[in-house]
Amino acid sequence: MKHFYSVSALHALRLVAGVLFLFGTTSAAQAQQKPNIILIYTDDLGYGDISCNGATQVKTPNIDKLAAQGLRFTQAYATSATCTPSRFSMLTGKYAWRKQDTGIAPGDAALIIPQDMRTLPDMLQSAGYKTGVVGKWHLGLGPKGGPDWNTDVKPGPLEIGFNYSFLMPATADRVPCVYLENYRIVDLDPADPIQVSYKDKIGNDPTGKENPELLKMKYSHGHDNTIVNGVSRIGYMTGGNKARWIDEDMADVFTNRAVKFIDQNQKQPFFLYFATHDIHVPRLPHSRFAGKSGMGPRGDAILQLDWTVGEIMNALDRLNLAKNTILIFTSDNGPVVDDGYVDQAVEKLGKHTPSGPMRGGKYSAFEAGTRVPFLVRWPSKISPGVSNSLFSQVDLYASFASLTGQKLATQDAPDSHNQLQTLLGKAKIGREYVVQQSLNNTLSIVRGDWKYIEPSSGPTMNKNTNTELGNNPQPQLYHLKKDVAEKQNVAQANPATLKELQTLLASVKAK
Ligand code: NG6
Ligand code: CA
Repeated sequence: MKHFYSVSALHALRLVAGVLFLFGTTSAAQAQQKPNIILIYTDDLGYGDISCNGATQVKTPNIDKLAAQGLRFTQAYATSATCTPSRFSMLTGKYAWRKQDTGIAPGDAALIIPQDMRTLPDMLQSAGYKTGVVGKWHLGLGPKGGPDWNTDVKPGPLEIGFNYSFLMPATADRVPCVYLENYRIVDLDPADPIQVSYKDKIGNDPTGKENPELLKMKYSHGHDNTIVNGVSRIGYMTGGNKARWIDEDMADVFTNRAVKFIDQNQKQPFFLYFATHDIHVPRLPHSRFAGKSGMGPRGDAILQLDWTVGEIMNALDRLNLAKNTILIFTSDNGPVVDDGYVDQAVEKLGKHTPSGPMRGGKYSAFEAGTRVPFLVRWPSKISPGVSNSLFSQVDLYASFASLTGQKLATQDAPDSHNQLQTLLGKAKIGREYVVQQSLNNTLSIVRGDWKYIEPSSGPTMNKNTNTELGNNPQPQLYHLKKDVAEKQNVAQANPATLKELQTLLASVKAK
């Protein structure tokens, strides 16, 4: 019996067992493979700007497809009604209003996120993810005093948790108008160094103020400094001529980089923070989209953004990654129509309502300032549908920590709540409350059906953009369920609810 099996048969058995073992572990590894996470963070896109949220004049078929395959939130918030603080809060899990100098950053601001603060990409790195950021940064770069653009521009994203970055340093309406890949400006000729100033004019480049005849798109307010690519910007720059971007190519440049990052990291879990420039000003979409919406450049930029989303979904399909990738689509703040350039956005708006049924817009304490589009797709775990649960972008950090099994230290992400079950559509209730911040730092709090806006002596209107800011010296209380447009301040009639929300907001502030 002992010699029943020949040596070669034993060998074959071992081989079969080995192959089985290998297959066994591969499929187990696949099952355990953490999902990729892609966060498409758009700029100034309003709740009502996409057709899955009710837009009819402009059509967004790719974004609608994403919504149809995933979960579409009706009450998800950015933390702030402007860009820098929303991004700060989302990446750090800490409300920006707790920290000085987190308002709209000039293009030469130093890195705003402290290097010793743990961030969302830090946490995902610890969980084994490759992390990348492509697109708009607007969180400052370099040491105190701002960066020297002609050497290594750091600290920046690579010091706060990203493995790779390809950036527009601030916004497209702010200098320097160049791309930055990791530490270096792309295509910078050392013989033509860049200088940037937000105080006095430097160099001899023409400005919008002095040479308006050179502009291909005029400014309506602000934005009258250095002219780059026929558009005057905020701030002055000189040099770096070969490195300057062409606005019309920007969506292509960013989308290609984002797809390249996905391609290069397809074999391991990755996190891609893809922050589009669209649909912020100046709106200069590629000729493929220019004139196509019938609504002027703002509508055309929405079409371009929709194309971008389609490209990301196509890349995931091509690489067979769609199933195990969490794809989120949202916006940093609410919509604005005229944000400083004469681009026919107001004239061609027609019946389109960028804010949906909400009041206000970008900069505002009213709902449209922060209640933004929010879509999430994860085919292997999320059932398609609509979620009316309360959700805030500040919760992505703790939710993804829970998803990836990462423990947070007490000082990490202090305002981020684990809302993974809400994000996945498994919990119906959502966050107990959310806090929002307006341009002038007026805070609001939403809990259940109610919203409280604290008293503020700030202006009632942003006259330039024609936006109601929601500031009022009196406390404001709205029943959002019955009055999403915040028309009836019912503070006086509901003193008990008012008091509760005031107390709750005070306790959040005191944390
Ligand atoms: C404002 C700019 C506006 C936009 C905004 C920041 C003027 C008059 N207005 O100060 O055009 O750049 O800042 O937008 O300069 S955000 O989406 O990045 O927060
Ligand atoms: Ca913005």
